[in-house]
Amino acid sequence: MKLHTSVTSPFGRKVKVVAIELGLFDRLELLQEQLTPVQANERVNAANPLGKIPVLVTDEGQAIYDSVVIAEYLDDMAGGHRLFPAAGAERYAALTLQALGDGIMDAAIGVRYELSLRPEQYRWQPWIDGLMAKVTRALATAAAVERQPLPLDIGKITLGCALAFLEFRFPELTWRQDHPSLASFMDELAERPSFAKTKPA
Ligand SMILES: N[C@@H](CCC(=O)N[C@@H](CS)C(=O)NCC(=O)O)C(=O)O
Repeated sequence: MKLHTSVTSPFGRKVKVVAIELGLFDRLELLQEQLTPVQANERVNAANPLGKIPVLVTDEGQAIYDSVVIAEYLDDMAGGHRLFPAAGAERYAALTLQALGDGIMDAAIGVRYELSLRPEQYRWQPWIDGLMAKVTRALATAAAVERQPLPLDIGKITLGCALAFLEFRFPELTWRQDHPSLASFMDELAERPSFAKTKPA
């Protein structure tokens, strides 16, 4: 299987962590991509018309996106319900935590695009503030519940990738001091080989 991804994409990292945790990483051929909303990548566009990574292309040539769907596809390949609880409150808590982590990454990437891609004269501070407020609220919600990395699930993996992305791209944020329990959660996750091996450079 081919995985279109990049070293710094937090969504790509989520999929790589999932593959490692499920013992499927060796089955992936990683295709490193460069792209932004204003820098088209035709190889990615051919696999995903939305022009986003990660995209998984199966050995049969089927393109699977986005990271939410790829993660569940890999989980199914590994026998099912390894990282996705099967049913009930536990399943929807894990899926909702995944959505929360994805939302943090979406908002943070939005800010990054705004600051690095949009010409300065077109930048709009209330837009940036609104996105960062989403991150702040989501972190408070994530911190409201005491979290242990184990047993691992898709929600915890996604939250870990989101926290690590904030640390990587927004080192000035004070979430570690504001939410020490999230900091220890992330530090414990970071020791797992799946996280250590996929650290953004
Ligand atoms: N919902 C998607 C989000 C993926 C995403 O935003 N990827 C970024 C890189 S981290 C991207 O491809 N950006 C290019 C663009 O938005 O055009 C997922 O879960 O995979």
